[in-house]
Amino acid sequence: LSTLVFAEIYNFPNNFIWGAASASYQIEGAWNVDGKIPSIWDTASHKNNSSIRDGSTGDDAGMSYYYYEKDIQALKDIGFEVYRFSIAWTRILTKANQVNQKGIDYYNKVIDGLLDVGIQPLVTMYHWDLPQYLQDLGGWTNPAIVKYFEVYADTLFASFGDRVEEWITFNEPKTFCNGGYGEGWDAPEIKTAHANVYHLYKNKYFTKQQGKVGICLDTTFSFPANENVTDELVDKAMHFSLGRYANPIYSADGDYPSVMREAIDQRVKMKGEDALNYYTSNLIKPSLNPADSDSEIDSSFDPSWKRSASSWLVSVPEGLYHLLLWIKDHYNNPLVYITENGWSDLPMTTEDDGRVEYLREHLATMSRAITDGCRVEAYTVWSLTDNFEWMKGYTERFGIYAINFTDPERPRIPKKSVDLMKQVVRDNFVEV
Ligand code: PNW
Repeated sequence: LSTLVFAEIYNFPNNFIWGAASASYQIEGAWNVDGKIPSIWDTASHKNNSSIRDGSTGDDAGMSYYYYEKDIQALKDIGFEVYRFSIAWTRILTKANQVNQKGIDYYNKVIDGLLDVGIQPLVTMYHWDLPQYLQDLGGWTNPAIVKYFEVYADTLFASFGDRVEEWITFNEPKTFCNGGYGEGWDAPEIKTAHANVYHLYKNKYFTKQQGKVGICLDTTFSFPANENVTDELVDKAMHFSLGRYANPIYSADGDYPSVMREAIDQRVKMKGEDALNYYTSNLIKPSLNPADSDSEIDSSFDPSWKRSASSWLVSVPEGLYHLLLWIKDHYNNPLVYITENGWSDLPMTTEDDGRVEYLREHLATMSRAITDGCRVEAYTVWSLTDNFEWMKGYTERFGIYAINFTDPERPRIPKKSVDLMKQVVRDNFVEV
C-alpha cells in the first residue's frame, strides 16, 4: 500500500542564487593563532562565570581556521553557488593598526578555494567580534571607531576586492547595539541606554524624589558664512550636529531629523541591496504596562507556532512573505538577499525533520513573494555547520551539517536538510 501525497510545487527563477552562511567567531577557533588579537567574544567567553550557557568558548569551535576545506567541500557537495562568511577584524589588523599578513593569507585561501569550485564569496566585514582593545576605548559608543572601521574596510577592499564582489558591512546592527550596549545580553554586555536610566528614574524614583534626568548633548551653533547661505542650511547643520541626538528624544515626532535622513537616503540610494535576515515573527498589541518600553508594544507567540530549540525562534513562514512584501512596498522594491534563515535543534540531531519542514515552508513563502513581484535574488541558509551559538554556546545547533565538537577531526556530518537543499539547488523548486 502506498500513501498518496499531494504536494504543492513552488518554483524559483532560473538565475536564483543558493548558498549557506556562517560567521568567523562561531566557526573558526584558532583564537590566539598567527597574530590574531583578542576580540570581545574572547573576553566574554574567557571570564570567570561567563554568561555563556554551557560555559563554553569559541576557542576551537568547528576549527574552520584549519578545516576550511571541509566547509568548502560541504558547500560543493550541495551545489551551492554562494558562501556568506565573515572576516575576523582581529586577524587582519594588529593593535597598532598594522596589517597582519597571516590573517590575510587565511582569507585568501578561503576565497581562492571557493572560487576554484565556482562558489562566490559574500563577505561580512563585521559579525560581532570587535577587537577588545577597541572596546576598551568605548567600542561602538566611541565615534572614533568610525575611522578604525574605515581603515579595516580599506584593508579588506585592497586585499580581497579583486576577487570579492559582494560585501556586507554590518551583521544586524540592531542586535549587536541593543544586545551589546543596550540590554547587555551579548558581548561586551554593557547596559547603558540613556532611555533605560531615564525610565528607571521615572518609574522607580520619581514619585519619591521628584527630580529630573536629562542628557548632556554638545553642539556648536552654525552661523551662515555669508548672505547666500539660507536658513534651511543653518537648520540642516544644526540637525546634523544636535538634532541627530535631540530629535529622537525631544521632538514632536520623536524621530531622527528628516533633513538628515533625506540627505543620507540620497547617498544610500547610490547602490546596494538589502541583506535581510529572517527567522521568526511575533504577535503584537498595545502594552498593558506602557512604561516598560519606548514602543509601548507587547509581543508574544501564537501557541500554534512550532518551537525550535531556541526560546526566541518559532516557525512563522507567512511572516517571511509579509516581510518581503512590506519591504517591496516601503522601499521601492529593492533587490533583496536573504542572508540568514534557519532553525535550531539539539546537539547531534541529524534526522532534522523540524528544520526540513521549516526550510520547505519558508522557501515556499519566499517563492510566493517572488511571484508577487519581490526582487529576491539569493538565499543563504543559516548555517552551513553547527557552530558556537553565542550566549547559548553549543547547546543550540543551527547547522545543516552536524559537528561533534569533541571529535578532533570535526567531520561535517550531513543532516537530512542537506538532501533537501541539494534537491532545491538542482531543481529550483521546493515541494510542500
Ligand atoms: C543571528 N531575530 O542573530 C546571528 O546573525 C547569527 O550569528 C546567529 O547565530 C543566528 O542569528 C542564530 O541565533 C539573530 O530578531 C538576531 O529574530 C535577531 C533575530 C534572529 C537572529
